[in-house]
Amino acid sequence: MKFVIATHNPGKVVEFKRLLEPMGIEAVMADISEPEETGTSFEENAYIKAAAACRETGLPAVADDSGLCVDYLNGGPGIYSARFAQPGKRRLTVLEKLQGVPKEQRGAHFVSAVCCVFPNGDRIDAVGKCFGTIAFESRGENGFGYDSIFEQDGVTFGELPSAEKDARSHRGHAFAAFEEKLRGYLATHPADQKNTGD
Ligand code: ITT
Repeated sequence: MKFVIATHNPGKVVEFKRLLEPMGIEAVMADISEPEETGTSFEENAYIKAAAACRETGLPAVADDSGLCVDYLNGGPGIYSARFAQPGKRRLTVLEKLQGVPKEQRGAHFVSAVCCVFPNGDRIDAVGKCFGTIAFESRGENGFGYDSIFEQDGVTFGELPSAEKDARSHRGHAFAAFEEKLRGYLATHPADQKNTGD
């Protein structure tokens, strides 16, 4: 099975491949456009990205819309996580907004809404979340995005080896739920298993 990875975020590409390939999926990249994320939820935006990539490539396409929801910021930046500050300034902006806020008020969670769209219009949706706190400073070089400021049990995601992040992360949980739904879908649509994109 060949699926196109509908993301332009290099950090996500690495994780998509890591999570999809053990499912027996050949996760390929393609020269796809970047549709405007006009949805009002993670789920809507994931569908917009997957549907566009499927339309453009003729292959099943998997997208994820994800973000960091900070309790102290009333759930923000949420679906605006990639857009609420200049590239390179996003982690710092979150840390600045939480300056002086004590640990017990620094609760946060990540959300990943995964959407897979098939050429026949069928879709599979799955959501994953993980809960933690915003660290007082950035720590760790692993992962991407907000990983180095998101802490669980005293360790940031930026300090975790990739397998450990996948076991705990919103995306790991979303892809686990996706895998289960995909198995059910393929059991009732065996023709789709033969899809090699040729
Ligand atoms: P695509 O839409 O092309 O997939 P994007 O980066 O614009 O790429 P989103 O719109 O879903 O993706 O925005 C997600 C934001 O949340 C982005 O700033 C990410 O860096 C951040 N984010 C998502 N998952 C994350 C993770 O596992 N660790 C750290 N930050 C994450």
